[in-house]
Amino acid sequence: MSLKQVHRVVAVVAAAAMLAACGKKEEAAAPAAAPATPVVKIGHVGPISGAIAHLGKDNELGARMAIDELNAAGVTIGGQKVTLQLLAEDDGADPKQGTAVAQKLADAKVAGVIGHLNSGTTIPASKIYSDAGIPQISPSATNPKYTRQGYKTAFRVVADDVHLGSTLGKYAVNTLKAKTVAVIDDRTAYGQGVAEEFTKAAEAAGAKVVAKEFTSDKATDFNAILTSIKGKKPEVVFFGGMDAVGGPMLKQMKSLGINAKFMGGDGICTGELLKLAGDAIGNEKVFCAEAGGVEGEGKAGMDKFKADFKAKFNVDVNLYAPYVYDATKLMVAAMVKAGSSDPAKYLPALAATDYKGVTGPIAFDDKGDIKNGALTLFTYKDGKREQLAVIR
Ligand code: ABU
Repeated sequence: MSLKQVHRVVAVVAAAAMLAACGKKEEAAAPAAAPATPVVKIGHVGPISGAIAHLGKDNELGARMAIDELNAAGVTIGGQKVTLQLLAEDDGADPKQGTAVAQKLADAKVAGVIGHLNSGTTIPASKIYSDAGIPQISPSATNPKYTRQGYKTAFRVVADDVHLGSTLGKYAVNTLKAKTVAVIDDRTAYGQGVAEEFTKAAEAAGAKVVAKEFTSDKATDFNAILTSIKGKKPEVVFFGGMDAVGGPMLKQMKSLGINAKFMGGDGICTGELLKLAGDAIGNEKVFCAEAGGVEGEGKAGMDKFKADFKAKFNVDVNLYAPYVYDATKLMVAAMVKAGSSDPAKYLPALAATDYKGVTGPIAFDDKGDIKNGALTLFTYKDGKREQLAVIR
């Protein structure tokens, strides 16, 4: 007989003895099982496979950290203790896979979704979540269209590509003093959008766009477009795309002897770019912007988050893990405040959130965008990503 069976026999005998002592004739009932804690399911989606899996994993770990902390501290919603369960899905940065996993999460009746990472997956998935009434917070998709479709369920905790592209365009001209720029994009919703905003701002500030080229988010050979660009002698090359393409592109620029500064949005502004570009990263050659940021008193909280993240997962934050962490915690805070994890009931509390996170204060405007969102300019110097300025 197993130890468990022995315990059960002892419990039944004890219960029977107790009933006998009370003079009752009923048979002893089996000991009542403890009531199960209700589970609240929260979805997370990012590319866990493919060229930017390192960024998808970074995001997913941010969600994991928030859920683990919340469960350890205990979460009570509407007077009832609950267990949070993370349903993590992989969209491979592919729009079709993105809508498939969005439908899977809707069918699983998640209370909310954190994601997706890419604009190209977040935008089509947002219709599925909106139709199902499921609140969605993207921690990293920056294409403005996401929050401009009129969906009450769509929220974003970072600045958008209008803010990113226009700031970088002005920086290229006013600070880097570029008079000529070349622009390349990867034909994704994000890459094209941020490149267009950069172009508008750089031209408005007085620069001439001497070349416009495009590639794809899966390309590895840029020889033809870079050779064409080299002939136009731009002072800045702007790339709208992700680090997995930007890194090899930088290497090929170096091989071709293109000495222009290299700029990009948040998609290239990662820790991983150092590995992907190798020594082509240079010193103050690459300039980029993260679509958020903290300064002053907020820096200590962010530094602590990064140290805790490293201690827990043995990897450094790559880019948007802190934003995912905040998005997850503020979604749960809205459920607690509303006293319900029913999306229809906690959605108004989410829309009215006034949350102080490790990434700074988060409140949403009437479109679901972060109010007064920051962005942070970075360069790469001495083998490190170095902060230049936080801009609002
Ligand atoms: N914001 C850069 C990466 C994600 C995206 O918007 O596609």
